[in-house]
Amino acid sequence: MTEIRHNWTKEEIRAIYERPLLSLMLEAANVHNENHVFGEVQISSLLSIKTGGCSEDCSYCPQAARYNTGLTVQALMKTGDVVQAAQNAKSGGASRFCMGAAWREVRDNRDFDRVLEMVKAVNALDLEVCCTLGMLTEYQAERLAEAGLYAYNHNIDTSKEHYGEVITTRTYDDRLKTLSNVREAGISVCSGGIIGLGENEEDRIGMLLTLATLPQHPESVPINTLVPVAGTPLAGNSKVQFDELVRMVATARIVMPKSAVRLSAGRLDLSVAEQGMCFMAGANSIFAGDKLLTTANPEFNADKEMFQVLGLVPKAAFADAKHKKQQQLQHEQA
Ligand code: SAM
Ligand code: DTB
Ligand code: SF4
Repeated sequence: MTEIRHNWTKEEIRAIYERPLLSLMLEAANVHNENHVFGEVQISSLLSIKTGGCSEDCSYCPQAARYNTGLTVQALMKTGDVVQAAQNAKSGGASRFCMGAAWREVRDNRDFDRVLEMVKAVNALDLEVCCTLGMLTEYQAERLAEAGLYAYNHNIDTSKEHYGEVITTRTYDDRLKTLSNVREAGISVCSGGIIGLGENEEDRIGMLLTLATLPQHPESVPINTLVPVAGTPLAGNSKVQFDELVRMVATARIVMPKSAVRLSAGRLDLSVAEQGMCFMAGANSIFAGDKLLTTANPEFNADKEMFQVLGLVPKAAFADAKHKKQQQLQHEQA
């Protein structure tokens, strides 16, 4: 049985991260095999329910109002249209549906009431419903939980040390507070970050350290590669090499054995072979659909073919929750 640890040190994580790539992959594959069904991949679908015009200065983001990225700003979508998109995602094989809004934080207004309505409606489709709406108070997290929200995505993005180089309009501690509000409300936590923001190896290790030493590991850890968007300050950043991504995925798998590691933004730049190395190294979740929030993602058919070539199978919705419930019942009966 793999031990789940929350007391990792930076030195330990660095020693894992710096291992020769194939030996790192082998260890990650073993940890993956012990804790997950090998080859099973969770498919999430993303929808931008409110696009652009965001007040924050996240230097990677095409949706920040202060950068001229040519994006058309769109107000909050209508519930009916969102439900239709969720239905389409389900027919396409998705088990999780994630709604994203270009907000700094949630405000207690009619827009939030509408999001709660969307959460209820998507939940009724038997999809794991997820939101990423910016910062949340305890009360807002509770309201989302009551509406049936399954998971909340809120990324720490990078290390505590590098964070200020990327975003100045809210702090690392603000992000961690939202994560604890989400956790307290009993919602599944999805939190990870981005590589390619100009960080060094130490920052990547630092980001994994923050996640792996949270009181409870996030159930899902997205590893995004920067999608450079013209007009954003990071548009000219150099490209992340695939081996750096594999290293990041494998280390996340080893230090957070039970979490889903999501191969997130940046897949369009990866070959099937490179993505295959990531699945081998412990990635077991993707965003599918030809659009992420505002940028392109592999086409439906390309992913279908990849699943066939690599022998991957989609994971059913609520598999983890059902497993947890079963274990609880067995425990109560014993
Ligand atoms: N506004 C909310 C927030 O910031 O939490 C939710 C939406 S925001 C777009 C969700 C996440 O997308 C960010 O935290 C970031 O990690 C990721 N992201 C945004 N732009 C990206 C890009 N160009 N490349 C890779 N990931 C990106
Ligand atoms: C996450 O970690 N990656 C997704 C999701 N969570 C919300 C978003 C990626 C966004 C990439 C840039 C865009 O499409 O706007
Ligand atoms: Fe706004 Fe989120 Fe983009 Fe930052 S990442 S600018 S908070 S939409």
